[in-house]
Amino acid sequence: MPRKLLGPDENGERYELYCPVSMPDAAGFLWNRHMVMQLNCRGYVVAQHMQPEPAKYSHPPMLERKTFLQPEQPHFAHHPGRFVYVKDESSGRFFSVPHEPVRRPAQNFVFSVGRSGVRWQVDNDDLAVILSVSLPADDVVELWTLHVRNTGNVERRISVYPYFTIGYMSWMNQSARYDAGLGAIVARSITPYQKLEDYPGVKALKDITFLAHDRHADAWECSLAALEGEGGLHDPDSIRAAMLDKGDAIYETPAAALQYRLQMPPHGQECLRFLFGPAHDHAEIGLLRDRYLKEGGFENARRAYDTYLSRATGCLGIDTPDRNFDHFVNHWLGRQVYYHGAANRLTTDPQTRNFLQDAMGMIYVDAEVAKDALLRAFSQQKADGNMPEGIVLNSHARLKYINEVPHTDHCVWLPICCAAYLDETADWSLLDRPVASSTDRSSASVFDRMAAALRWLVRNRDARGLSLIAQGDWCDPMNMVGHKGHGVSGWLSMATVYALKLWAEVCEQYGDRALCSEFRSVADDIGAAVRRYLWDGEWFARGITDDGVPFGVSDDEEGSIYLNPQSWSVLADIADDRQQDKILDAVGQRLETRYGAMLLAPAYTAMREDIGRVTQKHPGSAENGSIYNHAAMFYVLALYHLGEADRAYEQLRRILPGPDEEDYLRRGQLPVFVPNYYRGAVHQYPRTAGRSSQLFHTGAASWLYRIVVERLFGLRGNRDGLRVEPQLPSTWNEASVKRRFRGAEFAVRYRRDADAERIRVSLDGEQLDDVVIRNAVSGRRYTIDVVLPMVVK
Ligand code: CEZ
Repeated sequence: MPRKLLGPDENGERYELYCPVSMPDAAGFLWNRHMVMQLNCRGYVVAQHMQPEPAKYSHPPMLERKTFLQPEQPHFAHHPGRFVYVKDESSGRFFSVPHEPVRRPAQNFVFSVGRSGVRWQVDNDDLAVILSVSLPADDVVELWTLHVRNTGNVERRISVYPYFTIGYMSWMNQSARYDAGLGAIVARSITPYQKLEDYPGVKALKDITFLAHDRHADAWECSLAALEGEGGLHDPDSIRAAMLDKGDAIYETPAAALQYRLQMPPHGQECLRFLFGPAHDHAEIGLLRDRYLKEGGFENARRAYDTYLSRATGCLGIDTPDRNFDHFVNHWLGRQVYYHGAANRLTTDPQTRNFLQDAMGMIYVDAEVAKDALLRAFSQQKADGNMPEGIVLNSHARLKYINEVPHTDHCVWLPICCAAYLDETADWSLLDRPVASSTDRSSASVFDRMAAALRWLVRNRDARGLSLIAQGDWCDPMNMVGHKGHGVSGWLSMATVYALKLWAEVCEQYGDRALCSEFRSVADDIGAAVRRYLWDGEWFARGITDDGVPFGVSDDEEGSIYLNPQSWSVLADIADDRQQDKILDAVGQRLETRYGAMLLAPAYTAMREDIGRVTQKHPGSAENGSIYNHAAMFYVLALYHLGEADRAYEQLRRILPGPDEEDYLRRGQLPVFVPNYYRGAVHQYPRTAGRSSQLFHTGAASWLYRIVVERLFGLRGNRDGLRVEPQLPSTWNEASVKRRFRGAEFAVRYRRDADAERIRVSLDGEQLDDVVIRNAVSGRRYTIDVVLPMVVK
């Protein structure tokens, strides 16, 4: 029987892919406080660190366009990566690990993605090679280990050549040479600049890329051209030769290649360690060498990194009939949420909505981080109550790129994030916390700042009572609907209703009845305006353009139905029963796919100048009709809101690739993160439908976490305690969960019972009158038994 394509280890903490060609872009990612790297199965790597703006230290061999992490990045022969050539000295034959650049098929190939490290095992020519990488918790440096074992019965003479790409560093100044004293290849460069005032900043940058070893190399090559010769990367002249040339690079494209000649008795093995990364100067390289290449350095780093990652455990562990789902929730989802919340997507000015939603996820992982994020966001609120486009994270940071474009939805995410925080922690004192403005001298409590933000949303409306969109809302590239000052967003109008109603409840509990009724009454007005102007008879429109044209309506040939307004009309209780039925039918027929629900359909094939940049994206990619997972999660939440437990779980489950092989091949992704999107436009472009963006930056992660905790397993906090209101799929007769909540540990067992007429909850064996666990004590353990009625179909 042919070996299977991929699978988890015993408990799902690692996923292993057994072929480098079927899912060539399959990747994992590692990060620490200062850097992130995405590693694919063939050895290509994209790595970025913060200084404080994102920077790279391993480049392609040409002038590079430097942007934030992008979806679907193509890989090519010279793409940055980490490779090892392995040559038999007698026959001269060689292969490379993991797969690139030689691409010689291996007898055995394993790409193994773990939570704290990535590893490849390649067996070829009676040699077993294991290449693995991890990161320290704090330094910007990659920790690499190369194991080689002679699996045959004869002695071997081989050469191994780690080749780590450095690439085109700078048009002003770049060079590389081997420094025997330092035990490293050191490539120097000067980040290009023109303005005199940029000099001090440039001077402080880490413009060196180095590859340091723990054992002296027999030879090296620092010039890419010399390494390749005429054979090119997949058959380099220098690897064919007996020895590397010990060459340097003098204003030539650098490369880092080392040669080790190894004499290997039968079953003998060798282990080599390397550091790869950026540095400011030689002293810094020396420091990193001392820290990591001395005895026990890697092991210490591993422990510290595990400790750092252990904070990503989250508040939930699950055991359900769906094992693959369990693996993801138990080992990977919290990790991704933690990455977003702790590393802020490796930017110094996260978009305000991203910053807040990422913080929302952190509520279940490390609520202090979420609280700090909320306070930081409020400190940057503008005098009129509106929020800035991005939250600057340090004094050097400024608002850039998309954060220079006015969007009108940022305030909506404040109450959403804050209410989730209150539910989880019951830390109502937050509302009284004074927050000083970082721009003027004002100070106001969180509660008052929230009121100002909501009132800004209320003011930001047109004469019809609908929310103005300016140059975008949740949808970044919807930049031409309202740039003349008239266009409105249907989605934002609904989200405003949702935010107002949500916060009205908080006001009520906080004892501010006046504000509560102010918000409720304006929410009703907006809801009425939405029903009046945006219901097209079949579903809700996405908005109305500057010229008064409703779009996202059944008369449109392209973009005739958008997912977000349907989901949020449900979430905000704007749609009446008849409308809800119509919406669910329409979404089911036009947007749901086997990969999740598409953001809009049919995807735009041509620019609509009254809608904007979103219509110029490739049909089925990103906001132009992909299965945009962030929005797909809003839809799942709406389904739970309607009590559609089975349909909700079905849609939720589609966010993960697999577990059947065909699905893996189509999506091309390992189930170790949820991606930003899967290609949509399933009818227009069936060949590419379902393909993963491979981008692990997405608001979907926090929403998925929240949905799993609070809706699927129904373990949601409120002011009184923990409310137990699960919505398990009808096919699950049993499940159990561990939930950490306000310092207490709950072991929750769910069981369906043919005799149960309604849900029954017992705490430590005693049946409760209702479904709320009150008075739980921090530090204690409890058992909750939940008996659920069978679902009659
Ligand atoms: O960016 C995301 C944003 O980070 O797009 C979402 C938005 O809600 C998030 O805040 C939907 O528009 O075209 C663009 O400018 C977009 O900004 C995209 O770059 C998009 C990326 O796919 C990154 O996730």
